[in-house]
Amino acid sequence: MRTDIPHPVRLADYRPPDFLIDRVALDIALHPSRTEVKAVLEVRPNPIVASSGPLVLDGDSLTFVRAALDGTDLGADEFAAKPEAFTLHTPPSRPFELAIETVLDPSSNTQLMGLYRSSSCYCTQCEPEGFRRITYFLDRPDVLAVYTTRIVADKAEAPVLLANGNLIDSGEGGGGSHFAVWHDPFPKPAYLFALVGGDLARVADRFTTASGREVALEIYVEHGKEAKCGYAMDALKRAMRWDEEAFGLEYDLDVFMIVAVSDFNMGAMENKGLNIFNDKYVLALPETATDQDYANIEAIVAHEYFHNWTGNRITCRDWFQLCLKEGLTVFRDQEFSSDQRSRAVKRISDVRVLRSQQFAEDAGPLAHSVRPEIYHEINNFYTATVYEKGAEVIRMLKRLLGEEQFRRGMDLYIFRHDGEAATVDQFIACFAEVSGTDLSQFMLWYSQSGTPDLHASGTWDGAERTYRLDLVQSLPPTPGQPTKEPMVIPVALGLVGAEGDLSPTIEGEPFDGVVRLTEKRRSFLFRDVGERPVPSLLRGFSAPVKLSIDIDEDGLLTLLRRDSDPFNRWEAAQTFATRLILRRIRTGTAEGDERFLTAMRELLTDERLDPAFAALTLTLPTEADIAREIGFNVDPDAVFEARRSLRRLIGRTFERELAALRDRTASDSSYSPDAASAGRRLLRNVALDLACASESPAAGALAMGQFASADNMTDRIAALAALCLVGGAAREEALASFRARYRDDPLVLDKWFALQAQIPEAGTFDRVRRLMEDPHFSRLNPNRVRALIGSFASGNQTQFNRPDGKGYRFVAELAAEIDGHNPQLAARILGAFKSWQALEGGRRSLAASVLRRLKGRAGLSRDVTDIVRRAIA
Ligand code: B3K
Ligand code: ZN
Repeated sequence: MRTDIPHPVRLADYRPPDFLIDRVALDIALHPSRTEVKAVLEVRPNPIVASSGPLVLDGDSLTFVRAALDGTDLGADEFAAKPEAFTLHTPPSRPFELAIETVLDPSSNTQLMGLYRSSSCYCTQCEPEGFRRITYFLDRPDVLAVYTTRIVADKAEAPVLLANGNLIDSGEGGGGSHFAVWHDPFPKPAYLFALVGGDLARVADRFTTASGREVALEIYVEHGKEAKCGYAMDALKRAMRWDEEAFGLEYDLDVFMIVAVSDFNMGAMENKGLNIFNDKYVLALPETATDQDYANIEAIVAHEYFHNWTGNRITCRDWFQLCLKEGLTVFRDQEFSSDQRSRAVKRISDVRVLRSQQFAEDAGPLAHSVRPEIYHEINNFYTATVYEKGAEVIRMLKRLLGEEQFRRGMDLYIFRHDGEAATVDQFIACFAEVSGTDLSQFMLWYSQSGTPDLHASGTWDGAERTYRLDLVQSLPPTPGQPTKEPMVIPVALGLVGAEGDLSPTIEGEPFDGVVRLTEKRRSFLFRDVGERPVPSLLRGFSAPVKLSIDIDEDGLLTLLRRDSDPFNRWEAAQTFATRLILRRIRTGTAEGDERFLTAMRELLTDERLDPAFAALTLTLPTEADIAREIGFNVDPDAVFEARRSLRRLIGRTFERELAALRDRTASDSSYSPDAASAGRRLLRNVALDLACASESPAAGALAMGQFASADNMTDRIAALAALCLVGGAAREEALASFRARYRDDPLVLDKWFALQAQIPEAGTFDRVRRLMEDPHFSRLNPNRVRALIGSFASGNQTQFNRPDGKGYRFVAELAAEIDGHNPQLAARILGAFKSWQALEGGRRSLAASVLRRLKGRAGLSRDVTDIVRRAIA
């Protein structure tokens, strides 16, 4: 366990490696507690670096056995081998071969980093610094090598042996053993290495690439789960085709493999040719997976596949460039899902995630830029900022350059940097070059943290038929960045009149829909505006900023009814609801509700609306959304109560409409996960939720009825969620029956844990502690911990933030305990403290004292220490 506070790593200190490793031959004999690793490295001094120093290879908790240089065993004075480093004191100044043997114990690896066991399967996770837990290496992404991996194992224990690349040999060994040799011809950094050994079932399919290459597709799962792989396989094939069509990118090996394991620290990992997945993002059947699960599987399978080019063929020079692969690949998977489903609905869903996670991060003590410049623990930078805001930055780039230039820039980037470890600067340079645009100001999106505020105001001059739009941007200080420069903000907009979009001109030309704000403030003058317009700003959420504009309720209704941009129609409803809830909190009055109810009535009864869109528009902003709007001195109980009372009003006012809506969206065909069917289910379940919000006994019975009769998980879990809010005996009965029904399916029980952890009642604290004693709960399994503890800490505003501080103490204690076996998981859970400074004084001081006490504990990992120190800095 690393308990020290190491020196920070800084982007400014980047130096190319002194040595390169061109080829790696691994010979790994799998054993539950004593796995032997023989590595033969072809090393040479890096010709671009003048260095005559020692060769220092990274290690982490390794047990050294022996080492040889060019075939001769090294003498004790020629090297030093410690668990965390191997040093060759005087390496040759010519290419040489270094052979090192180590042993490790996969069974005791509870960090799930390096080589570990999940159920009875051997698997690996190397990004970002796990390979050094397998063998000594230059474990940095700019050292690219060609790997040949020989795996030996007991045939009965591990009949399936997989590694990166193509299988080039296999056969029987002595004493019941067997072996497989894999060769990956594409040079890659160590973080993309993977190995799997186990008794797994294989689901096979094929794909023919656009240029006619035959690729074997294989998904490996525990025996008995084969039937649950169909959707992931289908998503994989669609993703492969899409990348050919959208970006001209084809797959490059003979085989593409996915392995599903049940112990995994995150969603999935893009290892070359051998993706390893959290089984939550592979396994699905209508009986066990929700529509959201299906959508997640589609997105994550695609995301990992897309990494084959954006991440693997072109990787990152150093970890500061993480967004180069992650932001870009999230952007690519978002585009894929948009093309497969409804673009508008996907955009709304993505922005909801962006705001709830990234905006919150940007507003608190853990704020950092998309390309950070300093870190103490890189694992803590796999964040919403790097991923989601990183994707927004790419989306803005595309908007600023246009479709064609964007594609040309991508093509140049792939052509120029294929096989290399690149930087964000090199990536952006490709776009600047093809478009002839100066993108130096755009780079501020990578270097400045925080969410810009965009203030807009407009003036219509009826006599002149002009509309002047004044935009002002400002970026608040964030940790380490007291002052900021103005950014380039693409503001997509339209002017909406009583009958819909107007057609203004600007500078004598028809307006093309986007203005660019590059200075702190600027006015734009639109002409030919014959009626007083309502401005529809940031259409499609064209920039990750916080917009403030004074539009009255009539204006919001105009946007909701008439805007041609679906995102802003949704946004108008959200803004309206947020205002009412804020008003209820501040003044206790329900003023303005009548108009809002008119809008709700229209949404409930308009049969022409896309059901998924209607569902999202009928969904009130979350408690966290409202807290973010308040910004400071937040009382989570007040937020909850105000939101609940508005929901209750909607439920009571529209009892009939909600019933009619449920009838209209009822399905008489069997379950299909396609977007249209999912949209109808979503709308129907939103109607159920609102009906239950009325708190009428009839609604509870409705939920109970749906719970009992549902023929798919989406409807069943929606009913159970509604019952969780209804409470009482019905809730406990339904929870018990759900547990009994799914007692053998841990992924489904995770939903059961998560729902209970989110019940907004004081009793939840004891309930969560009770559930930790459930035989199906395990502190060792990240999915279980995230379902129960993560949902409580990050998904239950009122109970995590209990006014007595018990929620904070509980989560901090547990994180400290989990830190003992899985620091990454512990650090993730502590992310729940990212907004503590925004709370009202009582909670704020309780959270601060809990964090201070945690900081003072001895023996914390680097991961947790880093989060806690930044959280209270
Ligand atoms: N690249 C991995 C994330 C690895 C996280 C390590 N803490 C999955 C992904 O983004 O595709
Ligand atoms: Zn990724």
